[in-house]
Amino acid sequence: MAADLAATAVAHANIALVKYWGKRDAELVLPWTGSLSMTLDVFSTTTTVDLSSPADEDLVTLDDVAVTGEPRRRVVAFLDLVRERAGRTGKAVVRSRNTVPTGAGLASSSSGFAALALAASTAYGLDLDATALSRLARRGSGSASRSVFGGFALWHAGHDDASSHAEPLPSTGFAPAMVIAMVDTGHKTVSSREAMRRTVETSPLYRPWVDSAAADLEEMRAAVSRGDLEAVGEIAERNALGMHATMLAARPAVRYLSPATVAVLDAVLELRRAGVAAYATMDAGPNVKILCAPADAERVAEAVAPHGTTVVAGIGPAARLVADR
Ligand code: 2P0
Repeated sequence: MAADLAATAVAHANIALVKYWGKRDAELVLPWTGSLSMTLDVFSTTTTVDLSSPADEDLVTLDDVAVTGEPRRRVVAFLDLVRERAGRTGKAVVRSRNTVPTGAGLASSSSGFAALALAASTAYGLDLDATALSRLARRGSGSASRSVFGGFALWHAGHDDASSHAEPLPSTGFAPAMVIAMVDTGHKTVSSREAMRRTVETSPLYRPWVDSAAADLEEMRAAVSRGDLEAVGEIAERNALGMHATMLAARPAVRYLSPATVAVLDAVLELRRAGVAAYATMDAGPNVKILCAPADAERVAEAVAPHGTTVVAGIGPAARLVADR
């Protein structure tokens, strides 16, 4: 198939309700555990991969600023993988725009590498189905394997490149809200990649967390399929707190949670005492995502507003190609 000269893709960030934390194969990005996420209708990345002006090296921009250093190295390594599969050598101009704060634990790499996987594979002429696209996105960033899909997605840990990919859960109409409490959108000081490596290698709590994750995943899958918000929320909250416990026990410790995070967690507990079904989850940063019924989202947002800026999200769509910018 002849390749297009350029392709543009949009992908949305996803938030894991059962987390991915730790690789057993860093090169292939194979995780120790399966994970399950909700794709959001906010926080997207739009990426164009343009092959029309051949250059000596790949040019990568994010929000019109040249990307350099390790982030650029990761994009170029990903493009090399796509080129190798496509049997192509031409360099690319990659232009990305984020509506998600980058590197703040708000899942920017999930939307970023899902959009890049779709745009790059299309521009270089690979015709991938959704499973193959999820496997490819995984090589860029593990969580991106899930942003290929909308709604709820389950990433099977698998045991090799072929078996480690996400799949969408059947839609049941279950559509909770997620209130995102942004207490700090600064760039994290320890990358999630480094934090997970340190946790796997040094945390005495890591193995017990892995052992408990399989049950969390199965219980979560069942709770999502029956639309049980309370169960989904309880499993998500305990799984996230457990993940943070593993990194707090790493040597040296990784602590993403800040005083403002804890203040939001207190507000969530207070809401539950008042009868509101609200449950918290946190990723590799201090920001908190609160799962609740859409009808309660405004009340939840008001309750946590003293601690940060809030965004109310719902269920979002799969990654897709759009007309070139
Ligand atoms: C997740 N996180 O499941 C977990 C929970 C953060 C906490 O996936 O090294 O950027 O690129 O595979 O996907 C963040 O890590 O890591 C992440 P890499 P990624 O969403």
